[in-house]
Amino acid sequence: MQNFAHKTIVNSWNEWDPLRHVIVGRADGSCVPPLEPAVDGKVPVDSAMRQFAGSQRSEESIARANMQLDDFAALLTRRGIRVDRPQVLNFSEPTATPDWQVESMFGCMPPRDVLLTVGKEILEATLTYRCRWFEYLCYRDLLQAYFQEDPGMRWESVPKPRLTDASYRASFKQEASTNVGKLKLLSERRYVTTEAEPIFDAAEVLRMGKDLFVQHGNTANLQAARWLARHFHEHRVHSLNFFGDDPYTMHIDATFVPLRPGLIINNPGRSLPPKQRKLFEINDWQIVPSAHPVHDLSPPMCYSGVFLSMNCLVLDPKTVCIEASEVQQQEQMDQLGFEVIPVPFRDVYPFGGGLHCSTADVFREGQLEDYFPHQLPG
Ligand code: ABU
Repeated sequence: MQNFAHKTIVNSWNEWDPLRHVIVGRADGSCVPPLEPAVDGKVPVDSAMRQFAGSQRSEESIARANMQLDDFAALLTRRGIRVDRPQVLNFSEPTATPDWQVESMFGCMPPRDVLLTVGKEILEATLTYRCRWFEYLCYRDLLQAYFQEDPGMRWESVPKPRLTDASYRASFKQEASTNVGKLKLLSERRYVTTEAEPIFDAAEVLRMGKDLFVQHGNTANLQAARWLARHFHEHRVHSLNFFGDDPYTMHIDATFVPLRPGLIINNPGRSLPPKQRKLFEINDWQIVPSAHPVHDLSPPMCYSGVFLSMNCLVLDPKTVCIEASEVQQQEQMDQLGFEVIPVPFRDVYPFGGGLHCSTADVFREGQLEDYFPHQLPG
């Protein structure tokens, strides 16, 4: 469904301005992540995923996920949004750098983890799993084309990380072997990733105009926030932590989701602490606990939490895509004044996420704005 009919413009400053051009992932050839240190931050010790680590996902599950991804892409196209799709590689081959080797790659779902669009720039993130080290290659043809078509586009890449054992906490697996242990580690801000080098998944960054918010957690370290602050030196980069009863926290886009200027929904199992709320409060932002998911469990072979229910794609400040079975989340959005577009998507969840994860912005109307004119000292 590649459509280069319209001339490309790269421009997206936040998560809510009217969306006009987006990348939607594909499930083809996706593999269950091999057993490597980073997965201990997310994949439970008793998860069935561990038995299939490094194997390609079943053809049947890939076909079902692709059907929902294609339908979602078609829905966006019908609404006048240009949709591009990544290039599928042979993800089943072992992959290596001089520092390590793993049994397989991962896939090209979800693009949101790989590409961070800030204004006219698309930045390739490092990612934190070894099996995802080469995933940027799936987007290179698209980025090359955007670069050629839009003379104002900035195409950047964070220094490729080494991802040696020094990048992961050696004691994490053992300390995190129970939920109590995991919650203790989270409360002490001790994550599976160390501070050896800047590493992050792009889905850990929220774009809110002049302010960028980066979760400090299992898939983004403080070095990454520092790197981003120096790189986007005209922005203000804030590091956030989230605490609660969810032992398997991961990305900020299933944690803290801005819907329009002044309004955020927050996963109640991963709350923003009072001290970090202050910036939002003094700028009159409302932080509302997100609705409870309909499902008690994630689908089989899925490592994301049930709060993928809140992982929505905002099409404009009045319209939002929500997973079709998540009627409670839909109702909350309706009460918050949104037109809700239900999108069947649970078959995609095992491939790495929901409606926001499965996309990466290329163009949203709008420009750089300051939504946080009042800043805290320091
Ligand atoms: N982007 C996927 C997030 C999944 C999770 O945080 O549970």
